[in-house]
Amino acid sequence: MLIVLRCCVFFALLPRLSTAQTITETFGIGANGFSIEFVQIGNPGNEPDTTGNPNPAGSVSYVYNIGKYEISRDIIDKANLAGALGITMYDMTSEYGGNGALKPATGISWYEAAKFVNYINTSSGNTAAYKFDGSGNFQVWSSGDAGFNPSNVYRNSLAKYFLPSSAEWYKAAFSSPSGGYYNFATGSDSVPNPVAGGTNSNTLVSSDPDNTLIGPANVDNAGGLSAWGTMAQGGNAMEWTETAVDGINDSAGENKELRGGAWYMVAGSTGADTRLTVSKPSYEYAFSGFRIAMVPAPPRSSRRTARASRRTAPWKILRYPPPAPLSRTCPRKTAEWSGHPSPRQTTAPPISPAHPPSPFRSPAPPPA
Ligand SMILES: [Ca+2]
Ligand SMILES: [Ca+2]
Ligand SMILES: [Ca+2]
Repeated sequence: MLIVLRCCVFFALLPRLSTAQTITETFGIGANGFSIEFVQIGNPGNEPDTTGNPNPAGSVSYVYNIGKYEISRDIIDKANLAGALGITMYDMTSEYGGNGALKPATGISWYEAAKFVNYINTSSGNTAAYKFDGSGNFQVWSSGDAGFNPSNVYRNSLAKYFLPSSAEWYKAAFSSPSGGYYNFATGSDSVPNPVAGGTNSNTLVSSDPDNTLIGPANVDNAGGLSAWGTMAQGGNAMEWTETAVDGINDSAGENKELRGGAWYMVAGSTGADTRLTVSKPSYEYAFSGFRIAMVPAPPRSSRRTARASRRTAPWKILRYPPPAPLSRTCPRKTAEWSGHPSPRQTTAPPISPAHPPSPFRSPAPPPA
């Protein structure tokens, strides 16, 4: 009897032991179909981190989902074909290991990432997240627009998919499901081991001290997972967040935040104290990629109803909770890289001057 009871208790605890709750969504048409796997980020109302960058960071008052992986080149290729998006990617053939289909899409500008998000919204019957005018120029939403949210005039509150905000990205990367924060996006306070690929815990695709890595790994083979189950937020390709560098989304053209490390950076420079603050939304670097985020999944019992009729999809009825206003005390950074120096940064710049030739120095010109 005691054994039976212990078994019951063990199995009753199983769901709680499994923290990574994922959902896969499909997009595109026919041969140009693709899927994106999301991890649910819970613990709503978590405390902010006051040791990272920006400070405070990572507090999110609602449940949401974030892509488990960076968006791959294959996904962009298919979305371009299915939606005539015209998104350009960096040609990696001569320097960075080739244009493999599962390599992270890089050479992506913030505007291109936003257009991709709009495509997966509108092609699935949902509201576009970002406002582009008739000439294709990004604009902020205004009070006359359906879905206008005064606390975030970039993101339409009716959209199902969006770029993760700085807080949403940071929480998924560095927080623990039980509260608290790690220094690195591998569920660890110790510097991850730099690797060229693989999925071992506390590893990340970044440069070793000899700069021997030549390019990013496939998005599903790009290091150990975060405490929430996301991959490569700390390495492989850097990632755009939705949020303006100054923390206040109030101007369409202002600099946007790029986070996480990249394959050629040293592992110590990929943590919670590092972000790139100088990037205009039109810049497309050899290392700039992204992942996307999504409203909470509808309850399992409601999914059949949601599939049957998108007009009554639960996320449209419940409305997506507006993000918490970003703190105006967030310091405005003027240095190219901001944050506390890591042990590696004291002796080596986060961007190696030797290998590869710094993509920072030659951002591609803004699209015409
Ligand atoms: Ca591009
Ligand atoms: Ca990354
Ligand atoms: Ca601003």
